[in-house]
Amino acid sequence: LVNLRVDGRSVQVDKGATLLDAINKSGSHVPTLCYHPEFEPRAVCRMCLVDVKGSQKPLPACRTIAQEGQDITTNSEELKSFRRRDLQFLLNRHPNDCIRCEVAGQCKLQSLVQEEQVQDMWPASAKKVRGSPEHPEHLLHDHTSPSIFRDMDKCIECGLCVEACAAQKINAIGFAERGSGMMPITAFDKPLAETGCISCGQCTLRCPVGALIERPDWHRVLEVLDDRKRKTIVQTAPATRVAISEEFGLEPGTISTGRMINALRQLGFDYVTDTNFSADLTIMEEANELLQRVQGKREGALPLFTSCCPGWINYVEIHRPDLIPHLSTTKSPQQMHGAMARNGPLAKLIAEETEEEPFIVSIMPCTAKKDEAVRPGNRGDIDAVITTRELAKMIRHRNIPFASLSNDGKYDSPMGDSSGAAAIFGASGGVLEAALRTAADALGLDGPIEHEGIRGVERGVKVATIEGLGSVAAVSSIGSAIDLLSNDEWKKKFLMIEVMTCPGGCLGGGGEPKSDDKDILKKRMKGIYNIDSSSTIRKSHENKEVQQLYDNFLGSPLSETSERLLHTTYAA
Ligand code: HC1
Ligand code: SF4
Repeated sequence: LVNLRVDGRSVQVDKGATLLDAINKSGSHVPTLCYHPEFEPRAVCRMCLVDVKGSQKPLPACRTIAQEGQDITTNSEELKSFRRRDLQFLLNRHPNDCIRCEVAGQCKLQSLVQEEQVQDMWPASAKKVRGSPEHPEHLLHDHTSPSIFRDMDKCIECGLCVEACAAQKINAIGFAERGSGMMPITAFDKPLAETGCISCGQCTLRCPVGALIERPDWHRVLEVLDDRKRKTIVQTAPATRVAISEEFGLEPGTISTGRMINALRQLGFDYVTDTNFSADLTIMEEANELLQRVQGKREGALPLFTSCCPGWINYVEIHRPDLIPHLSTTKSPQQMHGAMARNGPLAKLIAEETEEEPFIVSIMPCTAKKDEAVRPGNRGDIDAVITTRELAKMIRHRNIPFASLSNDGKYDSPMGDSSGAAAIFGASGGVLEAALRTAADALGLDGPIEHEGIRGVERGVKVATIEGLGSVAAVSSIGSAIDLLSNDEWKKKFLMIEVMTCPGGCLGGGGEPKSDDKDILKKRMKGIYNIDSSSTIRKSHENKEVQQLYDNFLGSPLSETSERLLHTTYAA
């Protein structure tokens, strides 16, 4: 252990800890802008400069290793004036439209300006001056991606987006030396839609300001709700019901399913239904598809890749089209839900009341789901995709006291029932575990219900071997998939591979609440697995509503109707 003093208080930290760790532990506080615990600190924003007795100049707390006997001051008048000056410098190049900004109230720059009491206003039309003589509008304000908006006027050049994209091994954004310094640019300075970007949104999760955000769709949804002309259906993804709690000050990992349903009803949705229902449906189709591929009764290669993660689908189509034959043709739960809401029993119910098509909204932890909704094969089923963060904005906008709502809301029927297997779709390894539960029953194998070996939020590849079935792998993060697929070993080793683009799976999705807590994914995961372990039904094929849907409408998995509505194709 290392002993030091912070603002006159003694504190002990582990060897190798930084001054920032020591400061946080001591109860003192220094602001940070360019720091995130997931990445190596670059110390470019200078917000965390502190005085260390005996040092000639202030040192960045985020990347200075704590030494025995150090005496740290975090808040001298001189340090405060440094911070104010640097903040003013950032503001002078930042548009002053904070009131209208999508991240107003959640912007780190904005809260630092308040915290450090920066008094001076800044020019109304401050514009980023790019190094090149031309800085075309489409590069400064890039709205080409169906999922991600990029506003370089707001960029403070902290580099966290570059780190986030590099951690994904996509590198659609990198650093360029421009004029006064380094700034993040897209590959070859192209619009985002023309780069290798897979819409995962990990950059939006890390951006401390409003330079990278999900395409905002919540205003449009509120308009339709207020209009009240069309019936509205909303579906909620597995990972949203836990993470939404964080937006309203509840303990991370708190299960807020009932609160979220009640909030959606207060927002005015006519039908509150569950993506978890269609997650169970996905398992029915995918498990049968796997079986048919194994028996040689269906086109397509083995191992079978899951297809519910749209960032992964984007990756395959853009970067590795050679893998397309391995992708399951089963639509994602979001899109199955859309197809059933448009064509299934719920659609029939609504058609009895009105001729007008319902407006269908998904609440997703994912930015790439916006992209998935407008894929050619899916176009029209889902009208708007809202991230967990956007849902929180809608709830705040309407002054709904989320944290104090009762947690007893129930989903509507049909399309509201689900199993514990569907709940764990939200965590890396969950889709595979759900499939294994159903496959084991179908093959009469006496396997365990829980598969600890493929659980966990760390980036990497988790493997399980099921006697009588073979080996399967769950890949947490696209970077780990890129590594796994870099040689052909995977072809020999596995029967089925789940890939989730974001670390930890959907619970770590690019549309989830922003957090600096390094254990946040583990806390969300705990909540998700608690939903499963407390469910009465834990296997997808035991979902009664799914069984009824097959009996009354679809016939059977892979029937002609199922193929038409629940399966899709891919193109390079
Ligand atoms: Fe996911 Fe899925 S689990 S992809 O992570 O298969 O987004 O939560 O909705 O579609 O069910 C996301 C989550 C989600 C789909 C399901
Ligand atoms: Fe990179 Fe994902 Fe951001 Fe695209 S959305 S730029 S792939 S981090």
